Amino acid sequence: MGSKTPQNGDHGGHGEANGPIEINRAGGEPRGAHTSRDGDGCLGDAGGDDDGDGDDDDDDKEASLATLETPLSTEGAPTDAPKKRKKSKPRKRKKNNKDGAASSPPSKQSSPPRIPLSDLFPNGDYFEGEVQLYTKGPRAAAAGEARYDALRHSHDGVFLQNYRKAAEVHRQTRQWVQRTVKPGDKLMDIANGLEDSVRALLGHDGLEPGDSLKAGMGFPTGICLNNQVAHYTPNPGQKDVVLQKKDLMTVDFGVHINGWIVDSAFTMSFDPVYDNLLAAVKDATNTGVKAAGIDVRICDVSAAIQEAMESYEVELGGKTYPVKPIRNLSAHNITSYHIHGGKSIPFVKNSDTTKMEEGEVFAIETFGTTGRGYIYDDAGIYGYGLKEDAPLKVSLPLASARRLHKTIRENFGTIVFCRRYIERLGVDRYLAGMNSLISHGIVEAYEPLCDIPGSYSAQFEHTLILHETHKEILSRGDDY
Ligand SMILES: [Co+2]
Repeated sequence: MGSKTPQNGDHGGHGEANGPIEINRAGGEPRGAHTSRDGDGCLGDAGGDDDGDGDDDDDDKEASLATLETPLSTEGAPTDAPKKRKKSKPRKRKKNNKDGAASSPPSKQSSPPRIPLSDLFPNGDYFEGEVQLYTKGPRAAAAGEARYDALRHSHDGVFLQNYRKAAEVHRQTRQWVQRTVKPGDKLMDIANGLEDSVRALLGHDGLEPGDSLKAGMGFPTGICLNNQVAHYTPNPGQKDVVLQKKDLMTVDFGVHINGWIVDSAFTMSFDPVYDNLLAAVKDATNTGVKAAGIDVRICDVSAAIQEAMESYEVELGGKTYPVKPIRNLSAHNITSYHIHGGKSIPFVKNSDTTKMEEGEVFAIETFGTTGRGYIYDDAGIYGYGLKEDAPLKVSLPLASARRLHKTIRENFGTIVFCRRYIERLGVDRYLAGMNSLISHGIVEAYEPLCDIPGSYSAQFEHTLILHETHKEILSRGDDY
């Protein structure tokens, strides 16, 4: 989930076959995945988000997937390399985690995914994310010894196993989306299918009071098309939006266990014309992931992201566009039940010398666009969130507002939610109550965010944790 960059107030004016399938962590390329094939093979909230081959693959789009440990199909692979306006220097890459899922025996998951992960991983040994050693800073020397130990960081083993489980739920769900979503599908069905999968894999349907606070969606599933940049989700009662072959679609969803959210996003297309845009954003996100580390300053991560993003251009309809980072969105840290923990990492140069710290969790995401690089609030509603400083007891004139307040506290707490999530609890006629909660300063509403009409934007995002001696990219998969 993207976050508007806090200090920036400028809004610019304004289904496939049934039956069991292999868990495809190392298998064929998902439909539409050609768009994510680039020289990097990596990823990256409102406020403003490596591979392991050790080579310089900036100019070789085939190289990114070569970092994986098992062969990939080349179906849909583009034949031309991404165009770059300038060549960046070779970048050293760390070895991929060898204990990751790619080397583990495949498990059976259904399609659509419905088998709880507790059945597929009875011992609770979930896959470690990608390990990257720190590249600079005071921790680099210790990290170089590669003596990482999952228990030697600020969080305990149960915390980490839960976080890895949430990441596995994310991977299995998104890879099903990548395999099965096609033009003609309704965004509503995509969102519901994705969320049903997440809840089933977690073993929490979220229908009993408090259940979705234990584990569930981390925020409303974002499905943005074209110039929609972030924070669009289908709402009940709206006219159906149907995915078109020419659409560029970003999918941003969160999976949480005990309030700790895996926030990860990808972009899909069915037309190779967007390949360079996707390559740019994936590179920018992976560059941000690589730059992240203990004692690393936010401004340095931002600068690295900007340089990577702006080294690409994309040709659409005979016109060449520079890829621009979105200036008023940021990557962010994550804390318990808070998708935005207070630190923001913009995608453009800044002077924020705040440092990343050991034990912190970050969602490293970036957004790139062929538009202005500035987002503004679009019409409609994305979701709602309980305000941080909202009083527990408040006198509300409407009985419906009081009931809704209780429902929100019981089921979502400070987790951002949307209208679909309220309605599946059987709550109806809540809009007046919601407006009352908003006007009393208890609930905040979030709007969809877009760039200018006719532009295209893409997003990639990963969640990582800064361990003492290394970082773990929890949400890394063989897809991105
Ligand atoms: Co995010």
